[in-house]
Amino acid sequence: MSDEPLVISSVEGPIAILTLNRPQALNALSPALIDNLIRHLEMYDADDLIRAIIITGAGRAFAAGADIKAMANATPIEMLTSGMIARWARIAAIRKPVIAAVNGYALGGGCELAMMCDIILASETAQFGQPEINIGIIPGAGGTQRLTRALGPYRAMEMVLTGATISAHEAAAHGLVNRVCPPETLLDEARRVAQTIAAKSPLAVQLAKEAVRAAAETTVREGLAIELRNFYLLFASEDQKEGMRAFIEKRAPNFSGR
Ligand code: CO8
Repeated sequence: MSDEPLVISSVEGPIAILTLNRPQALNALSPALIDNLIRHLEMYDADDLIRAIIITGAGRAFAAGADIKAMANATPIEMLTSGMIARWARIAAIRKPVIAAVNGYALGGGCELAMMCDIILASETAQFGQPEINIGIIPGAGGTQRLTRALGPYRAMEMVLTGATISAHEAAAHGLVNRVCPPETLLDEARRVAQTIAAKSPLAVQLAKEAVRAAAETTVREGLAIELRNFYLLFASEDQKEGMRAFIEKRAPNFSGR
């Protein structure tokens, strides 16, 4: 086994960048890699100095899926008791904004990981797909649901049933990714978006993320209730007072996160 960390983490001011680092296996998401990723995500989620997190991959993949070799002989009970599936829910539960900078293959669990992020930027070399059908299974970390919400039922159904992949440009045209960048500018674009978000009130960002997420995960009625609760709640923050005062005084706001 190599001594290289499975996830390389670096901090640039208010931004944490996490790089999936098993390039020889196209960043296949082994249980150890996922555990490592979750440990970093939860650490930065709890760190007041970090305002946005970027996930990308080393080499020519974002992630080519869950590690098939680690799953090949698993029983359903082992899948359940190992916490393999429960782990993924912890990624989707991160409260800070997470940007996927998809640099190559995002397949199976790799596509599902990207879809658990809040913004997806893709390099021209990225490919998205849910090819589980090719190995006798189906997506298990949200692919059937999140891909369907992103692409609509017919495109998602075709991808899930045929295992076909789509290019970054097709993904962008159909709403799965925010935009496509040349490979050499992908991370800078992710940094730019992260910096923009990092300059806002972190409280407003967190509550906005929760409300937008609710649109995909609850009914409209529940989502509207969450939106309204969060909207009212922000009037209890110093950041709301500062933001509105700064607007009136024609100056930039200085958000404290309180
Ligand atoms: N798992 C394990 N190893 C992998 C994976 C993977 N998903 N993908 C690639 N690798 C390994 C290859 O075995 C190979 O290793 P080695 O050099 O030791 O033979 C190395 O990465 C390089 O891969 P290739 O030689 O295959 O590279 P190519 O450029 O020829 O092909 C592909 C690239 C097309 C991406 C090809 O590697 C491929 O098809 N990979 C598998 C894609 C796939 O099926 N993904 C879905 C996996 S299942 C899944 O994600 C279910 C998620 C459920 C999560 C919830 C439950 C926990």
